[in-house]
Amino acid sequence: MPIARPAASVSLEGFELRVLRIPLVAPFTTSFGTEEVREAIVVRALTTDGEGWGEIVTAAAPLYSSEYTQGAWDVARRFLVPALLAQGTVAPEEVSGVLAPFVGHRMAKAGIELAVLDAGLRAEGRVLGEYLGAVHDRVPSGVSVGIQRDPAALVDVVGGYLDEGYVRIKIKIKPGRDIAETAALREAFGGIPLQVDANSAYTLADIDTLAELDRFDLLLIEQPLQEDDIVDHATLARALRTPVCLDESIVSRKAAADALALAAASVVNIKAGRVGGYLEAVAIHDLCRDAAIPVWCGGMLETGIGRAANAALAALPGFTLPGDVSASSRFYARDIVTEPAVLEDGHVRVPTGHGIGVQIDEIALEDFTVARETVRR
Ligand code: SMG
Ligand code: MG
Repeated sequence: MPIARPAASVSLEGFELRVLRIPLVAPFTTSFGTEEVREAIVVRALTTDGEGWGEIVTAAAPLYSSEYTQGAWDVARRFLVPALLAQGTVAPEEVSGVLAPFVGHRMAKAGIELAVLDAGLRAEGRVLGEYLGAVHDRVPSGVSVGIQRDPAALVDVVGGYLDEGYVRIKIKIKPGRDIAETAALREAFGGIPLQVDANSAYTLADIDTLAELDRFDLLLIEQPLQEDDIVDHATLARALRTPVCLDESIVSRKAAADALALAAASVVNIKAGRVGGYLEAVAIHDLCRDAAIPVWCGGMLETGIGRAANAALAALPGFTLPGDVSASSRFYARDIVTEPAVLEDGHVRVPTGHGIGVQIDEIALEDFTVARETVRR
């Protein structure tokens, strides 16, 4: 369902941008590299009716996608923020249109849109989940597990997450670190809900290896091929029994529609940052729901800001698979919100406070800030 009731317009006075560097509790290794510190940009919208918070989910290097922190910082301060400030008053639903002339930079746009949306909803005393169309008050929590030293180490780490109560395990894979890892988990934990994420590490030449995964009854394989390999993903999907899920490839509702039309995916990972905002994410949810394609909420190692908004998004009715909506402690010993998301019976609560529903821990925010700039009208 499209947004039922628009949010209040806000009168913008400025935006504060900060680069944060937050240490991870353990290194996180994917097919494209290892992160030990999360670098993110926090956006504070300053309006005549109060503040709003958003998060730009870029990483330090353009490895997951072409966006990266310094690029997002530059486009935000030089183009996106000035374009919005030039409007003066703007409704959250108008932000994407104002920013549309600037090509790409969806993560930067998403973080700014969220800050405006949070400000508008807080000013009206409304809750993000209700605004987006959430139908649950808590969401099942899956965990994304990085590549470990060897399969035995992976079994140890996954065992710990299962003990904590996570209801679905996703492991990162890459060529040579796939079949033995998956086999070890099936052997140790039987039929747990399990899926794999390749982050584009394979090509169609690997089709035989990928077909070997069929025997493990996985929920899905996520983004085996490159971002723009839509036709190749369709070819692969026809050859595999394991459902193919797209992440990196789904950058917009148009990309989602094209992928579905070509039968390149039978499941879709929705990340607000990757698609340019929570409103675009809802549109993709709606389109997939109409097409009877299950979706789930992806994660970008968000701080408590993005984590709260993701829980709200994941509570929409089409999110029928557990998402990468884990507790804050999965990644962080210290978060930048006063009540970080916790795991309760394998679920994370959808915040009920106004706006994104969490309060910023200004001391933690300050401690993790490595750069800041305020752009005013
Ligand atoms: O936030 O739980 C999370 C991370 C989930 O694996 C995750 N994200 O491709 O889905 C993905 C990755 C992207 C980030 S990798 C640094
Ligand atoms: Mg992924």
